[in-house]
Amino acid sequence: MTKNLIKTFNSEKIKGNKLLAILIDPDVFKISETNTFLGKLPQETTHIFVGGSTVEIGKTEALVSELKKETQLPILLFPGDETQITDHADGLLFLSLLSGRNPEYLIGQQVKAVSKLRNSNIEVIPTGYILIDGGNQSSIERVSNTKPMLQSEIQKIVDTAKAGEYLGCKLIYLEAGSGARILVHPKIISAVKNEINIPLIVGGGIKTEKQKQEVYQAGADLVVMGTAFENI
Ligand code: 1GP
Repeated sequence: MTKNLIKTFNSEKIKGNKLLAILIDPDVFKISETNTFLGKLPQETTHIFVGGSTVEIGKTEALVSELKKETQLPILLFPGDETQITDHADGLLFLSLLSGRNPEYLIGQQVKAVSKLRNSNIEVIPTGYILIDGGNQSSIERVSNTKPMLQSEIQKIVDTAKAGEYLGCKLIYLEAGSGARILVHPKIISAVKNEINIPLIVGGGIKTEKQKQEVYQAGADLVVMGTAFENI
């Protein structure tokens, strides 16, 4: 039951339509409040992302199953590790942490995921994941044991994103980390946008409408917001 998610990302990018994903962390989300939560999401929400740096086994599948009952929005897994993979979701951001040099998050977790994916209908979307310094230590930095790229290293970030595209990634995700104090700078977003020909996702620390619009204007095709919706 594939929704051809990457096709939609590409066609919306071409049309210049901006996308909004709300990120839910199964470890903190109350499943009993799913319906109320969905009712409060902004009208312009186009996707739900589900994932967290560390999530108790079974919680992701339970949440995704509940979400599937309550919404037509596509549900994409945004997993911190392979234990969060469930084929109840529509798609999987098959992340490789290109900013880091820890083989476990570049290819190790991906190999471990294969046994869960080979007989599944979930749409697997290769995604180059680039962690950028958001001014405070992110849980991704802690869990992956990698350093974020500095905001001043614009050319290196651009080259990393382009290398991801050359490797076959269908999406690039610039991540400042959940709850980042400093957003990915618009200059970085624009520079990456100008270099790559695939859709660009940006997330981490985006809370207000103004910030969201600035990130779109800089060149993001899809904005991810998590923390801002945690207590709505
Ligand atoms: C984190 O990019 C996402 O992986 C979202 O971050 O929780 O700060 O919105 P926030």
